[in-house]
Amino acid sequence: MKLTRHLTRLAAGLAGAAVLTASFSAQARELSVSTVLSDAFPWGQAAEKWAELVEERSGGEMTLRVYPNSQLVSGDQTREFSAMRSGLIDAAVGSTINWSPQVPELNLFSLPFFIPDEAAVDAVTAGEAGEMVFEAIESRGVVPLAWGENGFRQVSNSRGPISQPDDLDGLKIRVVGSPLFQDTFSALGADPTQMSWTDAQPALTTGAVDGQENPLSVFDVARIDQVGQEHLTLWNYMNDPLIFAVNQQVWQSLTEEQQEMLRDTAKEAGEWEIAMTREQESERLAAIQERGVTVTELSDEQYQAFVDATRSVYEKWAPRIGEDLVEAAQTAIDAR
Ligand code: X2X
Repeated sequence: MKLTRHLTRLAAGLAGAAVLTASFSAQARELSVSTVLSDAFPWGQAAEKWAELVEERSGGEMTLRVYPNSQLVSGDQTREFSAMRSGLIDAAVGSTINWSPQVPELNLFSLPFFIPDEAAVDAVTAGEAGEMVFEAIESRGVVPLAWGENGFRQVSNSRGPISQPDDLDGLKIRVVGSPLFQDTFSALGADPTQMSWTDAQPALTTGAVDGQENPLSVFDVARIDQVGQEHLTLWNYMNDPLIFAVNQQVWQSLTEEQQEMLRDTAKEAGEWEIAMTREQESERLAAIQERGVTVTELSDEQYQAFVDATRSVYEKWAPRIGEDLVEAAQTAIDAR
């Protein structure tokens, strides 16, 4: 009798230890995922979707913990890639713009008026050019898994409608921390100022800058019109894809099954988020217009004037990005 009780207790103790070990290893498998925007935006929702799918598929073996608002890099989104490479961050769903200071090939997507529509984005990311971009990321110590989308970036300002390059003359425009943007807006005669997203909203509110550029989803969710941005021009001058990626050492520490699961779930979350972002564009535009924003669309001629005015940026940056990559992307766009 006594022995049985002993054994029962021992068994209970062992079971407890097993539970502890399991939760220990579950903790050991928690990966941090950095994003710039929270889950109020499609971008943050993409990361949360990834986390949800991983939770489901890994049977609790792995947890992704999302840290939004660039908090793991103290608000400096241009340091996200370096932080992920060095292992300070395990993973990220990040923008090609923010990683381009460390991966010059990513400037491909920021070439002004180079990728004109959604079909062109897909032709680039799904083809040889997309593979070349992923190889460029991998060669810098980070494993890319899947694409997402922040969207086509549109320009807004507080002064007046923009329908030709002259309308940008002298406007102070907040741009992201990538030198290519400085060149694009300088070529258009504007006065670009680099700052993080964290600093952008106060700068718009105080009128320290006259304008900014971001996708419709960001404009809508962040209520950019409420900080005086009453004029919005739809010019699709560049698309900002997102990339799901993991630090290389973290990746190598995973089993093959875990790697496959992480890649599959990232792809699924990315496809889901791209479809959602695109589907929501027209309702977002309607909501923005309803709030009183003047929306300007360009005629073919007006569009061409912007293309011509920024040609020098293309000439300067194509060699830095890599002529082969630009050519592969151009071929994919032409064949779309
Ligand atoms: O900073 C921006 O404008 C944002 C949020 O779109 C990016 O992170 C590229």
